[in-house]
Amino acid sequence: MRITLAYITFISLAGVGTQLIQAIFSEAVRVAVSKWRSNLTFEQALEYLARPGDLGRELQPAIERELISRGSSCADVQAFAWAQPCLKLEAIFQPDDLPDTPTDFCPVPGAEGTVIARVTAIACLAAINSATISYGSENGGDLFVNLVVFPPGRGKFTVKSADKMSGHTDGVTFPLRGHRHPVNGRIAPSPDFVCLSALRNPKQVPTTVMPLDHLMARLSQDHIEELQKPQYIIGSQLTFREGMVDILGDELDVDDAQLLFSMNGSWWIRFSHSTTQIADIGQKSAQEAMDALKHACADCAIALPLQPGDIALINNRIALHGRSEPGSEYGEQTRWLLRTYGLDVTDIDPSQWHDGSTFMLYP
Ligand SMILES: O=C(O)CCC(=O)C(=O)O
Ligand SMILES: [Fe+2]
Repeated sequence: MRITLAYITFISLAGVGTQLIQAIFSEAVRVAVSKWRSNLTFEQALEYLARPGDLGRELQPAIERELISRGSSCADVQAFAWAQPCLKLEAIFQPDDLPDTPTDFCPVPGAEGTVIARVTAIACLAAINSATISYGSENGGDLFVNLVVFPPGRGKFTVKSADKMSGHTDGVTFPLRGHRHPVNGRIAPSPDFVCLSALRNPKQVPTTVMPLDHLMARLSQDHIEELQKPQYIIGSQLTFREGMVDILGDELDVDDAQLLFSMNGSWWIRFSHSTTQIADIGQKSAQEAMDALKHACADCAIALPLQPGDIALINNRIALHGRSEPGSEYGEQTRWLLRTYGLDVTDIDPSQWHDGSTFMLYP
């Protein structure tokens, strides 16, 4: 039976269509990646991760075939992914042969489970027409990083790694896709998708997702107008600070930031609880609108406890995300996610890539 988009849209009101297309997408990607993997040695598979663009282009037609044989297509899944705050792709890969959980962002250990997790993430993003990308200013530009608890002794990083995270978009100080930085045109846009691959999560610590349409429903017309005014200051997120000083000479802050954007009939957001303030402390209406947004986040957070082998594709335009508190235990068999980013790079200017890289964006 062909599952048309109209059908999915109709029954997704009940959640059934949503689950069905996620299950079909998961199975199509799992089968395509397993077939691809079975023709390669471990070393060959690992080597592909240095060329995510090539890998995506190789896997996309295979995923398309698997989707078509299940009555769907990459175009269907792409349209679906852009309408959803988050896709939860359950048991999309098998996290075999993992070492103990690392205790830093980098490097991702080269084991079968991490290779297949990374290839699967690249495959999912390629299927929805997103390139898998990094920023040179975050964690040395590594395409995948470990999201894990850090041991004592790493200051703010240790504290943050064990703590809950309130709603935010990733790469919050970068322009939205389609916009350019007013002074430095090399600065690339923030990601369209945040891709989390779960390797371990023994305490079922949830990632949280706050769909923008749920947030909007809790905001007044006045709040919505205030959030569209360039009256906020956004500071750099912790993981980018050092790299930005190295590359740009200073942290990238946005002094006249708008948080909410009307984009061709839909809304996009950028926000971070921990790094956003009002520009003028006298501006009560700006503060009230931001407070209302924060309250809405607290009301709208959907818990998404990822299991080993699950991938979450969080839409970084139409959702905020965060997580509950992982706690201070680290290493051994503790929580371990891998993170990468997806972006439609069709309109990225050549200068917005780091010289010589096919996946690392500036800064
Ligand atoms: O740990 C998680 O589930 C999400 C972490 C996150 O959003 C981040 O590191 O930016
Ligand atoms: Fe995040």
